[in-house]
Amino acid sequence: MLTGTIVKGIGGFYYVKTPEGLIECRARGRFRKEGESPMVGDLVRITRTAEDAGKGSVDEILPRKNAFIRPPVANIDQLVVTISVKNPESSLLMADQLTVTAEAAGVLPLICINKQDLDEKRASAIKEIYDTTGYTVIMASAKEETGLEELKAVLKDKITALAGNSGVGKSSLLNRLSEAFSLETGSVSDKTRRGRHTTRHTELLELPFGGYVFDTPGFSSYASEGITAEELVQFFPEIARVTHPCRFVGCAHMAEPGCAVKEALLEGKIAPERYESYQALYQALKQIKPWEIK
Ligand SMILES: Nc1nc2c(ncn2[C@@H]2O[C@H](COP(=O)(O)OP(=O)(O)OP(=O)(O)O)[C@@H](O)[C@H]2O)c(=O)[nH]1
Ligand SMILES: [Mg+2]
Ligand SMILES: [Zn+2]
Repeated sequence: MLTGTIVKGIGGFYYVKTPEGLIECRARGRFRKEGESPMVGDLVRITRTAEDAGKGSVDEILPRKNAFIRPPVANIDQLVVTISVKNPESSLLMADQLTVTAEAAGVLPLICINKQDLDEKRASAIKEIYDTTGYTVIMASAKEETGLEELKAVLKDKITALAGNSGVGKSSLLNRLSEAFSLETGSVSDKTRRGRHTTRHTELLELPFGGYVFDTPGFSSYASEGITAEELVQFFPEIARVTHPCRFVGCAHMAEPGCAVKEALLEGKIAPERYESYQALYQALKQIKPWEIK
């Protein structure tokens, strides 16, 4: 039996990287019966078929450190939330869903603001918003090759997933990190200013300077992944930090009198955009609706 990591999954085939090379595997039928399916990033035990050493089957998924629905990845150390300044202008609400999803799984989120070349001012304004969170914020341009050294420094020796809506430049950024990467990149529609969902499958890539990175498909909505409205504040670190003196125990920080969040907003400790995201997500969770943002 051989152990390896799933680096890609397409049409029912899983590509497993093992010490003995890349092996194309099918999942055993029992996974389907048990409602479990292998994910990219999974550490798995496989058996090779007798006829072809390059083929085999996934027998067992080893325990996961974490797993996400969107992006569909398992066993990550950190999540780089990729935002584009323009073409398409990223929804910050969607970016905040991603930081919350990461936080809820105990995974560190980082922010990468791409396409800095298109609007330097807007890039700085977005950086200012995320500086209030305490997360690492990197400004980059895949086009002009800026911010790449910073990006490499945070990716080194870690297992990271890049996530963000379609067209923000996830694949373009990754292509700049290694000569060996030749990920397909797409255009942004002139009409809708949206990306075209160029990356269709999650792929795990080995970085030449140490570490691994997942390129993931961009989505237009994200699942809330089992968070309750009451828990939400824990996943906004800059809001959680200031709520201690709220007048009411169990303050939801929505519009209650004596809420400490209001003051922190006035003092600039919380960015209004992040607070708007908090409010929108809180309301969505209260209605027990899936988060759906266009
Ligand atoms: N001006 C500018 N364009 C960029 C930059 N980065 C990427 N692009 C362009 O943005 C478009 C989309 O880039 P992709 O790398 O395919 O975006 P993606 O996030 O991988 O998109 P999906 O795979 O669809 O999720 C391409 O036309 C890129 O050339 C940048 O820093 N500046
Ligand atoms: Mg892509
Ligand atoms: Zn409060």
